[in-house]
This record gives sequence, C-alpha cells and structure tokens, in this order.
Amino acid sequence: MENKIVSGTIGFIFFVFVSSCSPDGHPEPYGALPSGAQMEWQHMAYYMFVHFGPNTFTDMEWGSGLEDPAVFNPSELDCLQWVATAKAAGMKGIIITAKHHDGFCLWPSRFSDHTVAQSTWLEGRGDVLKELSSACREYGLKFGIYLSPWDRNHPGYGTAAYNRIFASTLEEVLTSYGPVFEQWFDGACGDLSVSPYDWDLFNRTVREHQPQAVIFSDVGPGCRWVGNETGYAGETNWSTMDTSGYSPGKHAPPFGILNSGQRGGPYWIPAEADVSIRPGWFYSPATDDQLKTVDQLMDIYFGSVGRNANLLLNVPPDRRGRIPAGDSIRLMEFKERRDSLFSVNLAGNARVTVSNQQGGGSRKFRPAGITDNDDRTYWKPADDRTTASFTLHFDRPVTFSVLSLGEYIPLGQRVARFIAEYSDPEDGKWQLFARGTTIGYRRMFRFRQVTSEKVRISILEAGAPPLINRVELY
Ligand code: FUL
Repeated sequence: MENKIVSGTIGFIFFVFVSSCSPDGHPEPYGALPSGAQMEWQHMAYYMFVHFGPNTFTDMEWGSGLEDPAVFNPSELDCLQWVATAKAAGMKGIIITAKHHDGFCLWPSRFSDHTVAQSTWLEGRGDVLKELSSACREYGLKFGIYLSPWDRNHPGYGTAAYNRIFASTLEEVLTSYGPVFEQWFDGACGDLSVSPYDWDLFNRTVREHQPQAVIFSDVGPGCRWVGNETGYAGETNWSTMDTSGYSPGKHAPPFGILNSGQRGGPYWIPAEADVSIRPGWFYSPATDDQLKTVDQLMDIYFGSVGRNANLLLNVPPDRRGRIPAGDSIRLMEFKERRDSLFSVNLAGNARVTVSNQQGGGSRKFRPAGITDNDDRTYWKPADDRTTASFTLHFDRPVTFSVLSLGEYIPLGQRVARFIAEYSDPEDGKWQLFARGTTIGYRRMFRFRQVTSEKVRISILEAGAPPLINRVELY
C-alpha cells in the first residue's frame, strides 16, 4: 500500500515533469541562468547598506585598526529605528559592515580582541548583529553581512594562518544570526604577498552555512560589483560574465566589464550598484548638509534598477547609533517621488498585438503575458525568431514619460538591441522615443512626455527568441 502511494507520487512527478517539457513550444533555456536564490535577490531590487563602526566616531573612512575600541560607544543605538526607516523607504533588506577594514567586530567575536566586547558600549555586553538581525526579522526585512577580509588590526593578517582565521570568523557570523540573504566581500586588501586569500575556502564556508546567500564580490559568484561607487550600471548590462582567471580585488576584471557584464558569459553574475547617500560611507557631521538630492537619487535609481542592476544604498547611522533625521526624511521624499511616478501603469489597459507568436494554439506565452503584471508569464515568438515586435493599443491617447521593460530571465538574458516608438497622433507615422541594447530583468527609460494611442517595441537583436514579460508606461 505504502509502496503504491510512493510509486504513484513518483509517477505524478514524472508526468508533471514530462508534460512541462513536452513539445508545446516551451522555450529552451538560453546561456547561463540565474539560480532560485539569485531570482529572489533580483526581485529585491533596492536595499540598505549600513556602514557603522569606530570610523563613525573618528571621522575616518578607512580606520587604521589601531583605534582604541573604547571609541565605539553609540549613546542611543536603535536598530529598530534603522529597520523601520529602511522598510518605510521601500527597501527590502539591510547589509551591515559587521567588520570593516579596521578589523573592529560589531559582535563579540571569539576570533578577535578588537570587538564590541572590548568597547565601552553597554559595558562590553552589546551585540549589534544580534540587535539588527532580530529587528530585521521583526519587520520582515532580509539581513545581509559585509565582512572585510582585509583586517588592519588582526595580528595574523597577511600570514598563512589568516585564511583559516577569516573563515572561522565568517562561520561564526553565518551561524549565529539566522538567515543571511547576501554575503558581501570587499575587494580592498593589504599586503597579500606572503599568503593570498583563499576565496574557495571563503565561498565554501558561505555555501555550507548559508546555502541560499548570494555571494557578492568583484567576480561574484552570486552577484558582482558594478565597477564604480556612484550607483550606475552600464546602459548595456548583461547579467552574464566570464570570470575565468579573475579574482576579487587587485585581479578583478576591468571596470568596464564589471559595469556592462559580458554577452554570452558562461556564469550568471548580475550587477549590484552600491552608493552612499552622503559623500562618504561612514557618518560624519561634516556631511550632514551634503545628502544626495531626490533628483540625484532618482537618477541613480534609473541608472541602477533601471539598468538591470540592484541598488544598494548606504545610509550611515550617526554617533548616537541612529539614522539622522535628514537622511531619513530624504529617503521618504525619494520614496514619495517613486510612488507618485509609478502610481498608474498605463500599459495595464492596453490591448497587445504581436508580429509573431508561438504556434500550436498554445495559451501559454500569450501576448497578454507582457502586460498582466505577473512575473511568470511572457510572450514568446516562434522558435526560429530572434527579432519580433509588439504593439500596445489604447482606446484613447495616453501620455507618459517612463517606459519599463523586462525579460523572463529564468530562461536566460537574450535581448541585445531594441527600439521603442509611438505612433504620431498627427499622421500615424512611427516616431522613435527610446532605444537600447540589453533589457534583462528590468530596463527603464525616462524621456520627454509622449502622447499617443499606439506604442511599439521592436526587438532588433537577440541570442534566442526574446521572452518579454513586462512592459509598463507611466
Ligand atoms: C570599498 C571600501 O574600501 C569602502 O570603505 C566601502 O566599504 C565600500 C563599500 O567598499 O571597497
């Protein structure tokens, strides 16, 4: 009896598997593909970076490691306030500098004597990671760790023993504070001539203890640095790359490659754009009046999230251990601007026609998959088509100044060139209003207002039949 149930279950699974692969036009995957964890990460789009530590109190960007741990003494540390701020700002998680280059650990590490335990804060009994991870859980935000391999304090740094010390430190953090969505490895380093970093060991340690964590570095493997600290991905931005022969830091790929990825690269390593709301990464009273404006933040948003990257925006807590009011207000203004811009997606009301469609009468891959606001549905032209177009028809003219497009990336990033046109209300001729190269998970454009009853997107070049699952007009 039990056996029957088991074999019945297997039969069912087999049936589902076979039928989902049956020849009804289900597209073949193309090139490197994202993992489930990378897909979840991609959906997050925008999250907070928090630089906090002795530098907050000494007005430094790179501490020497010789700082007296007593300098770390936030008077009103409140991680709930950080998390509430991030949540209200529309961010989906927080990555904290658990240990920056100065080596100071924001948790009482067993592998260092330069930590919160040696500080004056809460008489050495505090643990920032504990407070932050539990605040994240309470608010439903994801928690991420920045841990600098470069350690200007640790006496073992640069010696053969250091790789094990760093791996143990990593293991300690990754096994003490619950799920970690991203492990951030900084490429900046000191003298490694005696003993280079053992990246395989570091990555293995992450995989062992937090298999779902996306590993960030100059070369991934989970996601990659975008090649600058200004928050901009390339207008061309492939999530694929060939990292063979490269490693984080001094042997990283050229900035241009990091910024644009590589068409046909064998690994899926999407870009993450990191930038600070202030001129520096750490808090300084000198930068209180130098916050990025809402216009600058909007430009960065379109330059990162709008170019197939995730945005990691740094908002450093002050010496009280709170996000200053000015920064918090700026985040809310930025959120309000996005909310009002993206409030009504005009494309949702459009009728869609396509130049070509998967044959066989399949209801899957219908043109409506482009506008139905469902990430899992998409339009697919016939198997032999790598160019195709779709048109949005409106009952009456609509006015818009933003276009957003997206590919169904679980089956690979395909589009290499496209144009967007509207039909001129005067003479019905097609007028170009945007042109681009890659699309990927999301590609957004801003332009001067357009009014029309018809909008046409033409894919002019793709490595395989384009699978478009998103078009939005605002
Ligand atoms: C860099 C570091 O050197 C900066 O201090 C900062 O942490 C930035 C995010 O990464 O490599």
